[in-house]
Amino acid sequence: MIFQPEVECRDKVDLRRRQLAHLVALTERVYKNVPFYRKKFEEAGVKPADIQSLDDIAKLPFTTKDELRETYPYGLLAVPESEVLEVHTSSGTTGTPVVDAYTKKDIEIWSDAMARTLAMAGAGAGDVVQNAYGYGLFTGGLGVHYGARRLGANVIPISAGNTKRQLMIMRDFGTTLLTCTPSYSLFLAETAKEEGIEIEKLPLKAGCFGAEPWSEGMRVEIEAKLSLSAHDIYGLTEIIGPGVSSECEAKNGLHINEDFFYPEIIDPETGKVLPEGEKGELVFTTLTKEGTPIIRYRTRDITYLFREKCACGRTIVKMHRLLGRTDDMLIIRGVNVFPSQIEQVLMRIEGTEPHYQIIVDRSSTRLDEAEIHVEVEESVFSDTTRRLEELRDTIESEIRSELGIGAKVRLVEPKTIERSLGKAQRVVDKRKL
Ligand code: DLL
Repeated sequence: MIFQPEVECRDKVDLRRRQLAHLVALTERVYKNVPFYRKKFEEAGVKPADIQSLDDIAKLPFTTKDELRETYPYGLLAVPESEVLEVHTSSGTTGTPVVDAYTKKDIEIWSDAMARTLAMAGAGAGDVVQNAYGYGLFTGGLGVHYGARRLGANVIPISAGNTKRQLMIMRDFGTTLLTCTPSYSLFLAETAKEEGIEIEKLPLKAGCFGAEPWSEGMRVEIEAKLSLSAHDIYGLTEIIGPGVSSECEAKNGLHINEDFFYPEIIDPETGKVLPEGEKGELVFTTLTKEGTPIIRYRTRDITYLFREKCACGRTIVKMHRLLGRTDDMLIIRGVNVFPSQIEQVLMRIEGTEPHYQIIVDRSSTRLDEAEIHVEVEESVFSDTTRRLEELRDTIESEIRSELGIGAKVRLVEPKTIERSLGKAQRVVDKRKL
């Protein structure tokens, strides 16, 4: 099913003409309304009038996550605050999160983009969408919600967690489309088995899974265990949330809503734009965004772009499912975590050494489990068991409150974590995706 064929199947010349008109308007808008961008443009020696073709986008400066944090909360706002209808922030960041502010038009666009996403998985009016992405500042919950509404589907805003209740609702309301992280879908399947619910006999027909990395192997498993068609969906708070790109029934790459989000692939070392088909860092410009528009945002996600005649009839460009990241960001149960955040917590707690390792695994229950090994000072290690337990509890609770993840902490003797000659190996990721 194609939600907006007039847009999703547009010819390339027409598309590029429209993208250019949006890009010109966008550069003028940010130059006029956002001092942060005016300064960046001036430093780069570029003016909105220099944008004569789409390729001229390479003249514009990149935007990085650190810059977004520095401008918290409203430094990138391009409209009066009174026009903001909703804000969301990125998950799992300490202190200063990244803010996405939406105007009425931005919410409309998000609804369209998400309706396209759900339609790609075959959803439409009459479907029952069980939305198990978290509602709140995280974009997953409300993003899917708006899309389902736009489609005219029945959306069950159950949010994340409470697995037994999820299964009860799924059975009693005849859920046809499930939206959650891929790892959670497998957890649901396993809990169903334990509860004696034959999930494969329920009316579920498709699922939209994203917000964390997963693989073809996991797709095969999810499709078999839940008896549904599993679609990869991608997005990020900085750009809009989910709705940036998603898989149609061909499941061969994710169609990017490039009428709203202009993609580029760059060499992460040199910043040079790479041709279609070459692997590199994904960069987005929010062509139509009003609230917090972004110019050439470096996502740190690695993939490549390709255009092909897709069996579904869409002509919009595709990206390969994500191949990795250029940084060390981990996603643990849907929460973005940087090892440096854990380090900051440890540095504050007396008795710990700055030597630690984060071991991430996917347990038999299919959920991510993080264990952090922390070296403690000699004097602490020879202390009473009680003192060690207290220290462990303090670290666990600080990590929970700062990062929003529950991690088990194991205190280890000084000098037991392997030292490295180069980059310290802070993360051991044992998850087989
Ligand atoms: O995760 C938005 C989202 C919600 C996407 C629901 C899909 C479904 P953030 O919390 O800002 O936003 O995290 C964005 O998550 O840069 C990727 O590294 C990663 N990510 C998102 N989708 C996928 C995916 C939401 N399908 C960051 N595959 C991104 C792999 C993904 N990684």
